Amino acid sequence: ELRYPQRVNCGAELLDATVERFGADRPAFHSPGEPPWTYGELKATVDRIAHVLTDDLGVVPGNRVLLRGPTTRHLAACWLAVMKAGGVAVTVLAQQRSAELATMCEIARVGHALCDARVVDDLLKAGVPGLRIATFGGDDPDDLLSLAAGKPDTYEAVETAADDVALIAFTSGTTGRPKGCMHFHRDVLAIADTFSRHVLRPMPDDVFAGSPPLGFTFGLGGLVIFPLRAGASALLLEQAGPRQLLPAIAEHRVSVLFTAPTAYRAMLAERSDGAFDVSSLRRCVSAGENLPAATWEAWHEATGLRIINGIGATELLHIFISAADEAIRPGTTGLPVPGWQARIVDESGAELPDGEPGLLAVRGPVGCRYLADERQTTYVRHGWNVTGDTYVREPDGYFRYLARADDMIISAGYNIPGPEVEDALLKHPDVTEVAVVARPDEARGQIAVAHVVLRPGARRDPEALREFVKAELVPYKCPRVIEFLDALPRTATGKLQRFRLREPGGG
Ligand code: 3SK
Repeated sequence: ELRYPQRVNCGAELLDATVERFGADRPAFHSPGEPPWTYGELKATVDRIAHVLTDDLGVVPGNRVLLRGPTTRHLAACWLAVMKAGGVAVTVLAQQRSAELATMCEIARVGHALCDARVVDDLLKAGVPGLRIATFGGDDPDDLLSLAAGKPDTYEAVETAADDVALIAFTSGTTGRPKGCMHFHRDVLAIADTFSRHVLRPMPDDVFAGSPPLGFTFGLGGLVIFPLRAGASALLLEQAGPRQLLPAIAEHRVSVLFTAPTAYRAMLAERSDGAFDVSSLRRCVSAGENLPAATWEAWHEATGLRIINGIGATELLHIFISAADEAIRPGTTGLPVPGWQARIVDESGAELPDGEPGLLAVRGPVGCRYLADERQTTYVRHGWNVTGDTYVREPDGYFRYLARADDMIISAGYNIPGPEVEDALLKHPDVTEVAVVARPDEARGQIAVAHVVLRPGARRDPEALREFVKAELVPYKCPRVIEFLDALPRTATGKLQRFRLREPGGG
């Protein structure tokens, strides 16, 4: 069981305690084309910003501070400064637009914002009453960093309680009004001391990198919290698509990679000529959506690396089911991360036997706490967090993903898990992306429709793809309709927006 002192500040734990343990001269953050920031430089920058928050911007413990910008070390330093000053970081994505920002600021009662100058216009347009905005990274001579330059380079962290709120992270799922998820100082440490410590097992010489932005808890954990807790370093990339990741891995000798299945597939396509050196990688993490066995196998064959699959949620901050090394079973997500429990339940909350599909329910050191949102009672039932995913637990205890609860297609009385059909289609050499969703049908109630993205130059032949699926799966699972798209609709964090494919004309 994890135990933290009653008073603990996660910013001080991640930064000051790590400097004390490993020294100030080790690299903390790398940025392309710049010398790395050492832990000493990072700490001085964070502490100066914390002084600006307290002395100039009037932030007091408990104030909510919006953080917004592309993935840079200054954004990461702002997050750490808010933590040390006892503020509550409200993390959003650089791509979110003014209407979404206005809603999130209203829900979280945001009073202050630290924003990269390049994306401040949408925040200004959001017209949040009373919001004090400080920018960084622009040419304003009075910006946050200019103010910080005149401040002392040490700051005594506020003695927050372990269960003071540190972070409000928003989830909109793939649709609906966003929900703010509150997380405590101890939660931030708990994700490092469970998934990272026991599954990832980072070492101080590791260099982390990846595609999820810092406004998504997958990225905040993988690119800031986990490396700092381990005394390691992270490469922060503003552009982290597959095209940028591959050369960056080679150039910076990245050893721990965080990204999503789509990016692994895109990197495989990009790397098919063997042009990039990925020999520095020793850990590859995949989360954000289901990792099909075909993608795992293809990456393994091309690189020799075994992807660490995982399921996480903004509600629970990070990954709670996963497996590494020899414990990996391709096609499954893995086992509950040490410190977490998981089971499969029915709608009434009763536990189901192994082999029977049902709702995934988990509990552990972090729980869902929606900020003033009645959907709390749907997510937390009988003390368990019900994530909205349909899973099955195999007799060996491994958890296997079937679908999001609302991705199950029921056609003429048969259950067709959309992701299972997707896995089958992804084995076809011409298919690069696919989403299978339900379409209403008079005769069958619903039918399965596959939306397929082909590799450039491949022939659009729906019948050939249907035959291919029939050779892989029981024929009732074969999609009745196949539609071809140039790209699938995704959220800013890369999650597939199935609901858009279900809308009339959505294909
Ligand atoms: O939402 C997710 O899929 C996720 C995955 C890993 C870690 C954190 C999150 C929010």
